[in-house]
Amino acid sequence: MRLVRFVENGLPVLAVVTDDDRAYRTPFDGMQAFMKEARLTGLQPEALAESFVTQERLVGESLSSLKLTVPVEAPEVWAAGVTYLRSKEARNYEATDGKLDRETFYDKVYDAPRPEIFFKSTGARLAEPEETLGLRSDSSWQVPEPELGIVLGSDSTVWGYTIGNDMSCRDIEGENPLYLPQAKIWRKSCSIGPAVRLAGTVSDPYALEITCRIERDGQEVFRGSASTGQLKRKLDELVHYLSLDNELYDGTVLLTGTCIVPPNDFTLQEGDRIIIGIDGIGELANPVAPASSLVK
Ligand code: DO4
Ligand code: MG
Repeated sequence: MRLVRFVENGLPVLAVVTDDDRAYRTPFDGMQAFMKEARLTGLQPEALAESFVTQERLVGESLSSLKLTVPVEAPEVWAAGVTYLRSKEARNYEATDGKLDRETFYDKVYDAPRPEIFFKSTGARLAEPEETLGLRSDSSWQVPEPELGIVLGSDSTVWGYTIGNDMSCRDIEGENPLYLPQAKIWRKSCSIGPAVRLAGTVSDPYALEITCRIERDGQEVFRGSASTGQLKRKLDELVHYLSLDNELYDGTVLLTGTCIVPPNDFTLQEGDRIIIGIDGIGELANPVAPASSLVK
């Protein structure tokens, strides 16, 4: 059972999507209203979602023809880093100019009790499915980071899972870790979607396959896959550190780190198309273009 938001007559509508890809409209414009209703009625999120699966609420158009927007208007998106061995290796490569000749703070954080957690995006900055992501003009080494995203309530409960793309500039981060916010945040450097899978319908969040494909001029130039089973930390642990003495808002998204890294000589180019898939959630696809071309 998934939730999506589609745009109809210029307005967002939250819909429940069943495993046969049929969409059923809810009376809500977003996930926060859905959360409030579940609390008011005392219904489990899955039961509330199920209550909208009726013939009268069936959306006529197929899921693929709906104009999907972000499935949750996340007030904030946070991200954990170096949560997979593959990410630690890639970060070490950047930080040592490819020499891998010394221990780094990435080695330390990988093993430390406290995970790396950083601020990634506000809701207004997010890109929706199919929206163009930006490329920084001052980086020549840019990659997507395909990640499982946890959708949280203000009390830190896990409502569901989505897909996130934590776009990154490997050269800027490798030059100096203090540049991390610049390596991670610029115009349209994060997308989420296309759906939120309700937590109660995920039997094992540590057994999800994540895939990433990058297409260029109609050809596939990168393909990678990983499993959330390779995650070094527990999801609860990441949520715990994010929430510690911190205020969370309904719909906050926590990205859980990447385990898919394109080869070291790969960088994204204008016109590339990134497609990230996670079992049971769907595929999040975004083209890329210079960030400067995306000024509204
Ligand atoms: O340490 C920097 C960030 C790493 C990251 O974003 C990741 O591992 O996904
Ligand atoms: Mg990341």
